[in-house]
Amino acid sequence: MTRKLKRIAALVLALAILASSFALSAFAAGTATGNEAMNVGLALSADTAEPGDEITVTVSISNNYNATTMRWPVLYSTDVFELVDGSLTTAIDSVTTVAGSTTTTTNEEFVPAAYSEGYSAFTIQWIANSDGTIIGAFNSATSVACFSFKLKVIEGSEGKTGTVLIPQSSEHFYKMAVSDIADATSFYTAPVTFTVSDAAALTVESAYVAPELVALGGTIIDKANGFIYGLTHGDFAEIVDIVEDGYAKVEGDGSVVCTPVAGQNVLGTGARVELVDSLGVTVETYYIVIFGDTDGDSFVTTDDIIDASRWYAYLDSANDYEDFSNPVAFAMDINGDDFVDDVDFAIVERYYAYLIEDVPQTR
Ligand SMILES: [Ca+2]
Ligand SMILES: [Ca+2]
Repeated sequence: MTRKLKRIAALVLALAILASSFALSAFAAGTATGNEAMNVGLALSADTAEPGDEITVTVSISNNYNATTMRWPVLYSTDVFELVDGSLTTAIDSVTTVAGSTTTTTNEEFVPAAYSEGYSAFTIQWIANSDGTIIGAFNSATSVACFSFKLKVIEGSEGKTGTVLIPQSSEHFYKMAVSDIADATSFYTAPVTFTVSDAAALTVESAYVAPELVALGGTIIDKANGFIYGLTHGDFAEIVDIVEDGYAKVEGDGSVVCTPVAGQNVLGTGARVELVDSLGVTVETYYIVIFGDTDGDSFVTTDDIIDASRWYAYLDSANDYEDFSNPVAFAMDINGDDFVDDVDFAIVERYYAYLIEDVPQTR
């Protein structure tokens, strides 16, 4: 709304109030009980949210007199919230004595001076109507959720706390009443004691970012085959967690869970690495490959080639060394020619005999 339009809206509102006051002053014959009281409750639909989320603010009311006008500025932090235009809904008709007596007006220019920094106001106003016989006053000993509207959590507000409140006192509270709902001459200005609920707070959390496992140094994360290799093997360093030990990192909202093969304490061939998101869901699963290690202890020894050698000699074997989806077979094809054979066994034997410095851990 332009400034000029806002001023016109404010003027129209002022004239409406003036006209109402004038009409009432002509019949100001009601009598205050002296103990008029109104409780105004404020609730948010969530206490945490992410940027872009919309939350609902609900204003609940109870009172002990026949209220014919009510008005409160509802303040909200402008560094966290913005008003969702057109989101005000009202349920007050259902509890007034005359159906269809609701009028709501909104105005954002009612921020009390004490809150001028960092707050904007959404003003809710209700004025009773009459069916010609009965004034549709609001009078409810039990709290009624009369109004609700939506606030949107703005982008860039991560880590901030947004506040929504109704000031404990305001010159904008509006408190006309009627002594007798059937007597239009019994209006009076009620000396209402207002009690408003405490400010409601909402913490803005960062939006969920799907986790990704990112390789560090010489690590290779083979997403196509689900293997992680290029690591140091047990002769040089024992790995218990690929993130804590510096071989990979997690970007986004997640972490890794590393599980050695049964009977081992370190990550050798066949150890499982699960990428788990912040909701506890496993989003990716990998298996460690240490070339030359088949038993999963991460050391490369001649023990590792016994099983593969028996398979190669058509003797029994615990593994199918032609199935390269099996990390043990993949680890034993050390030269990467898609065969597990004596060429690969010879590499391990040469390493074990100190003829080569290491078994290559890349392909
Ligand atoms: Ca081994
Ligand atoms: Ca090979």
